[in-house]
Amino acid sequence: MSPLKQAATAQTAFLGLGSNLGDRAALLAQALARLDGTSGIRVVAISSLYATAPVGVEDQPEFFNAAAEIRTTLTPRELLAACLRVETELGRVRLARWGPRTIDIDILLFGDLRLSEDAITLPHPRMRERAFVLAPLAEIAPGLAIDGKAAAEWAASVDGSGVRRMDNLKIGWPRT
Ligand code: GSY
Repeated sequence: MSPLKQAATAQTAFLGLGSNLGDRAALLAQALARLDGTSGIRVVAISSLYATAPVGVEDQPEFFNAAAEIRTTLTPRELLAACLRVETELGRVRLARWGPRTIDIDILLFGDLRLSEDAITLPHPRMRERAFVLAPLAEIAPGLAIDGKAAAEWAASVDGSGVRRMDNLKIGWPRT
């Protein structure tokens, strides 16, 4: 059956997370804990935190970004709904498309699935040009193939000058 209708077996998916309002590190940790506490989602790897210069609208606070690998039995649409629910629970209000946010959770990759519909495009359409996505993703899955090229190669191909790994600040593991 199509993975759109029923993810009968667990799939590996990768998420990109960002926050630039409130206690950014705590919000990212809470988001991952809530996702891990969701039936059908298990967080298996979490990157370091990265302090990143805002892309798009530049006149807004600095972001903290991270990436996570999950295993999920949800369909992509169910996973998207779970991400949106966690965003809402953590106080995200959608005022401006590219504006500040308490939490943003993007599905970057869902197995090998390619999908293009209104609410969800996979692989994520802008991930290949965003250092704030590629640096944390390449940390947890350097060899992950994205359009025939490894995540680490994609990360090396973009300008990473606005992205700083924070080795002194960790996201706690969700189940601790
Ligand atoms: O698409 C994610 C939201 N976002 C970000 C982000 O997470 N990090 C940085 N550095 N810039 C961003 N611009 C937008 S929109």
